[in-house]
Amino acid sequence: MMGDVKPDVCVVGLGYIGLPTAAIIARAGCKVLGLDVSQHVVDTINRGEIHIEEVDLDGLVHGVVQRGLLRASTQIEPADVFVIAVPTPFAKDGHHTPDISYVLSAATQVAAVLKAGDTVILESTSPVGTTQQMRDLMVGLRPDLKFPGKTKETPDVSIAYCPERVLPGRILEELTNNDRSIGGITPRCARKALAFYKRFVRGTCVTTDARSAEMTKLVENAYRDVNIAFANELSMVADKMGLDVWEVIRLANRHPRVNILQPGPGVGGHCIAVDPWFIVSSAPEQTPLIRTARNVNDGKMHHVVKQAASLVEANPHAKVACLGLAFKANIDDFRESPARYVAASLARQFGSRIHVVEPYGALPREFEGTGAVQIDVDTALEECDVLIVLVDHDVFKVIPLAERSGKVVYDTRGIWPDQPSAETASAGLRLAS
Ligand code: SAJ
Repeated sequence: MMGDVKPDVCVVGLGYIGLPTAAIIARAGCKVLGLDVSQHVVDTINRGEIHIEEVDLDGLVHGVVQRGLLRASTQIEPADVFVIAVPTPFAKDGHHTPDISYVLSAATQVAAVLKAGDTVILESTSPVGTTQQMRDLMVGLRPDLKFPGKTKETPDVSIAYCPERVLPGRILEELTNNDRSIGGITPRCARKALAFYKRFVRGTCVTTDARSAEMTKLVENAYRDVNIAFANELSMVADKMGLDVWEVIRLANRHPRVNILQPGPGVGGHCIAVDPWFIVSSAPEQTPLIRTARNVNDGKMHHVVKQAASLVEANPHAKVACLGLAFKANIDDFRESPARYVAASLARQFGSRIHVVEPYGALPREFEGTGAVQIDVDTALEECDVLIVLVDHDVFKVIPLAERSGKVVYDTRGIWPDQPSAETASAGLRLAS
């Protein structure tokens, strides 16, 4: 029983969510074993170092490893609480169906060391029903234990779903302060998981059932995707009509009940561009809006490639700088990044005319052999006549007008509202006069 005794915790998966979660639980004083399939990840963490970039994570991990509270391994060991934070990518069927095999394989490992009194919590974004599926798998593997929802007696173990909600770049802060939805297979399971989260979460923890909690996570990201799609659709309408979309959104947002998000080169990252499909795949006929939003946001990426390419073609002697590759501002994460897609497409089309500025990392592999090169922001401002803004990194935002004037600018993020527009410039295509 947990009581006041700090539980030993095992966090399965030491990625962008698992590692910060493991570190925060360790900071709360629990002994944490982090499990990962990669020996490199395990060795890095055991040296007190980290394999991902996240604000303040290095110091935190270093501290808890030094104090002996966090340890990593490729081999599972018994614990009191298991937190599963492994990826749930698309299956390779081309139909955007979720692949929960990593979750099931984590559950298989956990089942091997599970004992009466333990709690198993799934945090990975998962299609509705996954927590129950995980339970059913463990029932088969451990007939000696009584599982929630499968026995009339008091179950031996508790199983719950509790999705993370953190924003990359603010993970540690949001892990601690955001509210959490905790869905138990039974109310008793939810209460057990609640007692665990209260050890390190300052936000409000709300209990519900596992299926509702699974759906809540998907709904949150689909909500954001639909709203960004609205902004992106407006930007394409504005391009067609010769309007400045940023101006229109700024004005519309003065209405007390209107709050339009920002258009960009598309939606990236491994959450918002992925999770809405989990809802679509569970209810294909009931989700025309969610599906369309996904297609609009993906379509925006292709629209930006076309617009940028015509700008490059219209300035045949100009050197071109693509500003940014990350999927959003001020992070080093290039996964599913529309900026990366646009810059790589231009590199393939225009080769050595394309220069990439990305202070947060090196050129990914797809740029090899294209002739495109990476330069720093100062060189870009000195040497390039065409600037294509793909990411709203702070370092780009602060470039003063004096350093941009005279240049042809395609600002897909609206970071330079003071850039003078040419008479014929369409939304986003701001040409210095
Ligand atoms: N974006 C826009 N316009 C906007 C806002 C975002 O184009 O107005 C783009 C970003 O540039 C980026 C993409 O959308 O390419 C996603 O960025 P984001 O900041 O909206 O979200 P993520 O993917 O970093 O994190 C999301 C968050 N979910 C919600 O805000 C509902 C986060 O809270 C989740 O924990 C995370 O997904 C996750 O792991 O699911």
